Amino acid sequence: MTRPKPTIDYSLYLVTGRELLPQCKDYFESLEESLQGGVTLVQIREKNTETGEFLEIARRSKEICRKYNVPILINDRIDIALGMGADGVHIGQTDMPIAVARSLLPDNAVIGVTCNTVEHVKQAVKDGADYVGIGPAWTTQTKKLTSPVVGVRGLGDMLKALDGTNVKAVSIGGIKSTNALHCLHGAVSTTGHTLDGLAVVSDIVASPEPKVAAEKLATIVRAFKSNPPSRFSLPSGIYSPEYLKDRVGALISSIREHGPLIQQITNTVVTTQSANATLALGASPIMATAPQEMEDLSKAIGALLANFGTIADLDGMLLAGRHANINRKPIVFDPVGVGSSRYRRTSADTLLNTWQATVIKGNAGELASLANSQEVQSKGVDSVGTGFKDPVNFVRDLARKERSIVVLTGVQDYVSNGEIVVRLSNGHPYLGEITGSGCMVGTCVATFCAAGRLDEIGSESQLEDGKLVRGDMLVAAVGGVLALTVSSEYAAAREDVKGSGTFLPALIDELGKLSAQKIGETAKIEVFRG
Ligand code: 3NM
Ligand code: MG
Repeated sequence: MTRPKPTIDYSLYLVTGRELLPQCKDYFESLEESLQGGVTLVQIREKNTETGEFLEIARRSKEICRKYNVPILINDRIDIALGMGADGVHIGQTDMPIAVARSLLPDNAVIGVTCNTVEHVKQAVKDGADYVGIGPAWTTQTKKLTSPVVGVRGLGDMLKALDGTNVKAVSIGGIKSTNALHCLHGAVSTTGHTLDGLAVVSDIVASPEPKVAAEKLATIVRAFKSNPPSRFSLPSGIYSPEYLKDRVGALISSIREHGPLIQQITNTVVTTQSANATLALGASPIMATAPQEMEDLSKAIGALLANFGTIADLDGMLLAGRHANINRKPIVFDPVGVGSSRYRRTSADTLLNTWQATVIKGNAGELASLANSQEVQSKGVDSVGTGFKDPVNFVRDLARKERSIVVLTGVQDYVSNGEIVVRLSNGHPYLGEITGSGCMVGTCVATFCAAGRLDEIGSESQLEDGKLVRGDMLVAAVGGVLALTVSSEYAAAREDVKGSGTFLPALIDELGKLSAQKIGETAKIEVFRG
């Protein structure tokens, strides 16, 4: 008679690494403390240990795991697993094939496989794996990597290959309590397939307080899983033009009431006018770029804008975004001119692989370049031609792929959360005749994101809800775009505006006079559903 497979909770999967223990920390003590902290599955990984010692370590580890009702797997060594009665094994791409492992192990053995590509995942499914360990999500010091870093953005396609199967997935490689939520949030397929858990070595094992380290991680995974992101983590079905106008109006009041601090790492062409636009809306700009101050600032700000128009501050942007994610502040990414040089292209990838953007904003050429689409070309920072044939589907797909709100600017602006698409048709030709109007859209969006987040924060404890950013960022992005485009219409209509030179100060004036009423009367909004 075959026993059923143990039910496994993959939420927090500890992979051991004795060589990483802090000095004076006993391995078994560390293991037990990590179980007390909430580890739900253990893999014993010993790469350079003699068989006899490995067996003894695995035996004693199993006794400890049993006390906490946590299953135990053995890395690679079927003989050890059999010898001490493990619940299963974890095998790598160059280890014994699954079929052979299966034939040697009891029927109810759990078998997991390391997968570094979509092809690996498909093969593991065919071969009957119970779970896959996918990654590396980030680079790691723990193991000499033999395949390139997949990155959080690469995990979605691997998860998609599990659609319709019962195969579970954990991600591995450089996962820490500081990036765990980013990993969970970002590792989602375009079909909505999410991770079952996170596999961690050093963040737990190298900690002098493994219980605390495990607790932090377990809390994040639990919060994420108990409040699963609606398909794309944002509410849907409630949007109508009237609803959006109401909400945007409320955000205008909220900005003026709270005056959030908006950190902007932006380009030298537009710094002053962006700061003035922020002030006009009722918020406070801080145009800080030094990497050394990002951690402190991230605690105080309401939102971060990362605009790489003159791209001198990549290190600052990397750090600012990491800390913004850690502190769950919205990040608006404006990849100005990303199609115009290889350096910008790789920088955009580096940034998006390091932190999770809340909103990505660009013109058709920029977003085409980000999406690897040949449909629209750029010339410097400007987009060439008339744009996408099907902008509605383009922005929806990019939003799904990047797990963020996408804003496509142009004569008409499109905003999507991956579910619905909002088309906005305000604006004035003068916006195309001054520099930095696109950059100011980014500033306005960041300002509205800060207000949108504030709107939903009641108490600090609510921050434990497993969302990377609270608040409806689709509404915020719509608000930011409308703020600038509606204001541009009022500015252009003024008698004292004679051309683009007099238009810019008038635009700042009108941002200052923007009201819910003006949005209600002027905003041109259409909503498309998927
Ligand atoms: N496998 P840490 S990365 C054991 O990519 C292992 O297949 C990996 O350690 C893979 O959590 C890795 O300390 C080590 O970064 C992960
Ligand atoms: Mg191996």
